[in-house]
Amino acid sequence: MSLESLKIVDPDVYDAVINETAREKNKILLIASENYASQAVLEAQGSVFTNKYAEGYPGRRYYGGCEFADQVEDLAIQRARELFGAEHINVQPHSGTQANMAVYFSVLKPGDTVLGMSLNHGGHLSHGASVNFSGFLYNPVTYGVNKDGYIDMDEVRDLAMKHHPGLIITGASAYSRIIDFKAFADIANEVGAYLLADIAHIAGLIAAGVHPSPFPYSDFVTTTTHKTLRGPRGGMIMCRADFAKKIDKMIFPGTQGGPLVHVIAAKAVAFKEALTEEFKSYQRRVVDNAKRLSAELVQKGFDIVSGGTDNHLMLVDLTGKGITGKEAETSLDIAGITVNKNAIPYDEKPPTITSGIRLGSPCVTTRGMAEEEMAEIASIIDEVINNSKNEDELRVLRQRVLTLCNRFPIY
Ligand code: DSN
Repeated sequence: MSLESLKIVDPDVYDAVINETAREKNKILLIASENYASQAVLEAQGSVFTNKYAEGYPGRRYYGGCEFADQVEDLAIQRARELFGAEHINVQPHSGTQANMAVYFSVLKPGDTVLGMSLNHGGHLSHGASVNFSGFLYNPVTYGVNKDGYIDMDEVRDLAMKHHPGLIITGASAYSRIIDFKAFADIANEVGAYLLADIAHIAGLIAAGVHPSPFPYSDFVTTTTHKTLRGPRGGMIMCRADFAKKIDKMIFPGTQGGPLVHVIAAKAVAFKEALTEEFKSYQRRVVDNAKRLSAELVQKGFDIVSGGTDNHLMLVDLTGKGITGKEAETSLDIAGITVNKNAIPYDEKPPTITSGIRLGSPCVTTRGMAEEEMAEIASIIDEVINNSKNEDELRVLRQRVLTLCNRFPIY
């Protein structure tokens, strides 16, 4: 995209954009929730739709001049329906947390009980964490993973039977195994709870048929659009037709004002891309790459929570390596590999330190890297962790990262 005007009007922001572009180009990005949106997505998001107010929904707006806003919102909805098969879709949530908020507000009263995955075991802030609206407006009860790193469905059922939640939430930010949506639905039905599947991390995999779908088991399905789905930063809600009115009202005017029409236009583009065969093949490679990266790390003596992965991410337990997640994140970044420190289940260290790192394959797979490159990345990670305080060695490893990046350019 041309940045000529930006360069003249605001050299500081221009420099930041140029530096960020170089960072994304010259480093290996393994943050599991990130991706490289396509040039077409960036162009739609950077379009004149940023100028438009369109409160309301297609055909029912509170502003004039919405004919093209209607067009892109209708396209986004229609394509999302083709991708996921949902009965009703709202593409206006600004984020995944706002999508979840609208679901809570649609079916719960303050103080009601929600059963979600613990943040410490891989859940998301908006699934009942005490520091989030979901934790302080509602009564959160949390399930976790067992010592093998798998969600224990018996525990979920026991908690549901004991606490009678109004809403059960499935979905995670750091869980590497297949989620059994039907098993969650059976428990929700048994205790009379609504079921929300937050598929933010695995939406791309589901769209491509690489992970089982939460439909028809869930009352509500929320997602972000920028992770494996590879669209613009934003959220989306899908639900049964009978909740359509409530959900739409809880997004606008309940919790949001004007929709971000430029982002909705970019969502429409991303969904079109996601309907292609190329996208399906991309998602298969995302999983293959994650599996290979995990297997290579295991071979080098790393502990992976649950022993491996079925999706796009893995949690590496660094306890046996004598390095914290925070230290590993810093050393890896010096060598040019960007990851995030992440609590592991039963972590004894605080979330600002952690005993683990989370790795994901979406970005490197978008660049075109394949299993061979995953072996090289695992080897570099191993060297970094073994030489985390040796700056000379980290500089040498930085060169290996650059060589790899140069072979797989972005944009
Ligand atoms: N913060 C996101 C992640 O990194 O997984 C989840 O919303």
